[in-house]
Amino acid sequence: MARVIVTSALPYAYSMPHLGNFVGSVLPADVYYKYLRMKGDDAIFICGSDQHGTPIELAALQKGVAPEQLADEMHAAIKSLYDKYECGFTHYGKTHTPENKEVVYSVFNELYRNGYILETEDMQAYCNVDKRFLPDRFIQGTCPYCHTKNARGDQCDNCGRLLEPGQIIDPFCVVCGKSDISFVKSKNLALDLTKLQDKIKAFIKENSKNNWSKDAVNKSLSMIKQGLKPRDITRNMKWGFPVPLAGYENATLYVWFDAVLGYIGITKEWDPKRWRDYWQNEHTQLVQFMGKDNTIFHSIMWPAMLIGSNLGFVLPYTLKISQHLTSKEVKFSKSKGVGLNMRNALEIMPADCWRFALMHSAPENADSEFTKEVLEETVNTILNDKIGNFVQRTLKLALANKALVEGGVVPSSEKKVAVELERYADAFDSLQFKKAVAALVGLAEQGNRIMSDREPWLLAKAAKNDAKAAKEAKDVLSSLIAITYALGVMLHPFTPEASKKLLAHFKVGGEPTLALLGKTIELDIEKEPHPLFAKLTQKELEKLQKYA
Ligand code: B3M
Ligand code: ZN
Repeated sequence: MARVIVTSALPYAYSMPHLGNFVGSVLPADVYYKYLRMKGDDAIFICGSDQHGTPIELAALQKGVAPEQLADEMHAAIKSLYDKYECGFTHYGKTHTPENKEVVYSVFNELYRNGYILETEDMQAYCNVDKRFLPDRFIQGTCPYCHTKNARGDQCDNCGRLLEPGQIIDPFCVVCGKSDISFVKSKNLALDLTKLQDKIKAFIKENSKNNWSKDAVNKSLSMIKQGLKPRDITRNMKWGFPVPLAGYENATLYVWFDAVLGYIGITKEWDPKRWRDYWQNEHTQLVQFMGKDNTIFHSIMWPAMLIGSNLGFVLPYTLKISQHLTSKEVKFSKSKGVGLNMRNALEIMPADCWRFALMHSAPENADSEFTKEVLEETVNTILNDKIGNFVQRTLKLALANKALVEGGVVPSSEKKVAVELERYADAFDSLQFKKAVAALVGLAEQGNRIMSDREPWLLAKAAKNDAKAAKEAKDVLSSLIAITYALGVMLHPFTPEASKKLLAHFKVGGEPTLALLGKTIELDIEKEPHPLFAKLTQKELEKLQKYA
């Protein structure tokens, strides 16, 4: 039994996550965690809201509320949305907590004591009206590249280029709208990655053997090859944890610094005693999920902080990176608050169907394109016809032929189940979730084949006055029932709701486990089955148009 911490990148407590965010991190992490639980591992699943950062400070300022209030409101809304999608976090916490602050300060202090934090000085934008510094998006103006107006200090939304506030032409302050801006000297603190790069490189070489996404390894090693430079860990802004060092009263710790440590802080918030058993235990496997844009922070910054502070926290065992889910047909836009997000997606179909459809087309190793056609095929053909109908027909047959289904079955002694189960487990153990979906669909296809080749309803009819047919009917029905039960278990990580509904037809209680597949299980033949899924209608599919 392994001890595992599964984490998903912490969503910003800033806007409703869209489906691309969901499939990029929280969903695969949840799917994997559910699998580990079925396997019997001692696993915890940690996630939560990333509450600091300039977008939240600015949005709060514009709404006239305190950033903490806005971040907490968003946190509650996002958390309840993940609940609707059946995400089984051990704890969905947040970064702006006393627990996280303690973790952050202890790591900061050790890094400082060990000589990994140095002072940097540069020119920063300052608003003479508001008497405050203007980090990234607090300043706007004309983009020096494409000359669009209202480019942000950190990035131009039109041409996509990353910018520095000093490059903006005709800059103005977003708070007061005036252009009374000076560039003044300001001190910040940086993590000296140069001193840590050999250790980071050794760590990546060693741990990337554990199923890291190739992309993460290549990107990180090539960055190290170019030579790591010190990276700022403070910002001239108000919202965030104050810098625990005199002389930096104008700054707070950079959002990424306390966000990655948030994984630890959130675990401490979950259980003030047990968090150390997971984080300060050399046998723990830390398996982290994230979108590709977050790679470097997790493969370089975060291990650097952990290694440099030397507090005995585990380093990432696996980094699983998602590519992008793209779409020409619908808009997944997060920053503008428009488009298909996790909330309005539920108006189209239930959470289970989204979970399955997203994992089926997940951008696991390459970007993947979301289309109406693929969605329709996945939900209507695979989920409904292949899986849902098969289960429904089997349960109905059993109900109509009670005498033929007496006694239990041992699912894994059915060869087809054993083979697909092995494929499924191997896929999960190497974090290849689309292969796990394929094994599950493969098993349903074999069930359908038995159904059409052996025509069990005819056998059942013949069984009434033919002993040989009765024996055959019993055998075929047990195979179908074994497959049905196995599907119920294998569906659990992907469609937890349907899995629960299906498994309720068996006389086994509690959470599904892989071990139960090797035990005798019995059908509750009195129970009337109801379809597990519903097909997407044209009307529902048309609703997607709203988000074009
Ligand atoms: N909040 C970025 C993002 O949501 C950031 C991840 C933090 S993980 C510690 O894409
Ligand atoms: Zn101003």
